[in-house]
Amino acid sequence: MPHPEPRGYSDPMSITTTSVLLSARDAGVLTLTLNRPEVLNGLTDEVLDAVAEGCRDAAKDDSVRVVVITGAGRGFCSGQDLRGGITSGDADIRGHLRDHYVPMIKAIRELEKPVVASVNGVAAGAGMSLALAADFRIAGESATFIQAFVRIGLVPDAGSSYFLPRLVGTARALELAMLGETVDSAEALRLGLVHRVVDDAHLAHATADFATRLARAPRSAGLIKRLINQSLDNDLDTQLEREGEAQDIAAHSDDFGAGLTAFMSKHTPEFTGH
Ligand code: LHQ
Repeated sequence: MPHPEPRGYSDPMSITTTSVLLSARDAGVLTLTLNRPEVLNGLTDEVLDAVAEGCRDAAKDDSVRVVVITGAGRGFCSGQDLRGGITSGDADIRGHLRDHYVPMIKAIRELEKPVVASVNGVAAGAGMSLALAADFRIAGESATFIQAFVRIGLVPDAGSSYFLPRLVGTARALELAMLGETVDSAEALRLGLVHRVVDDAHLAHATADFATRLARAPRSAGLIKRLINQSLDNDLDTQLEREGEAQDIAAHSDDFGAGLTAFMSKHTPEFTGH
């Protein structure tokens, strides 16, 4: 099953589509495609704000069960658009991060639905941060990952310094961030940076397959995302409390009812995400 062609939306709960961010919906899966292929999908404020808005819209839209983020052309995302007026000694780089990068990263993390990065090419700098903020990364064979910040004298931002040590450990995180070397897809898989590597030609199909499976998950999937994301910042007592709170919500969901009924009658449950 190939990815649907990205297209605009005119339905009542419309999801942001701009020329720099395409959106397409298919069977509960919302695909957001970064669309500046001529610069390997370098990030501008417009792109960052559109991704954030797309995720916030997805949170409110019951018909969206999974969000996929990918890139048009041969790149996934080359990070900050370096031709967009960023200069050395930029007075308000901190404000720029706070106003545009932070909302995007938080919108992805706070969305209580799975987010899949379908990494179709290079993910560099904040483009790598974007991939790391997703819950799952499926990479095409030609995908590469570069902590490019150090190559231009900057530090990891947009969450890379948070996600990277959690995914690969501090020793590897330091190496990747300080050397800024290119990590190919096989190495990314070995390091645990990505969940799957597939032939480039099969990336769209493999992503659709994976996302469609996630789209059938119960309401508890979003709560699982919440719990796992909280866990490394909490001690055991706190986390046991958080589990109790989340289980209380899950146990009151329609999907738990459906799951129990299906178990008793020896059928496969059909979850609605409620
Ligand atoms: C680009 C870019 C790009 C513009 C390729 N911008 N045009 C920083 C500052 C401020 C605030 C917030 O946070 C950040 C965080 C960051 O993200 S810092 C890191 C920014 N990104 C980079 O440093 C990566 C820059 N790009 C590269 O190193 C290479 O392009 C990579 C390794 C990504 C890909 O290399 P190639 O496959 O050899 O492609 P290419 O270099 O030929 O790029 C193709 C075109 O895209 C080219 O334009 P041209 O007109 O010559 O065809 C590039 O200039 C353009 N491009 N990245 N970030």
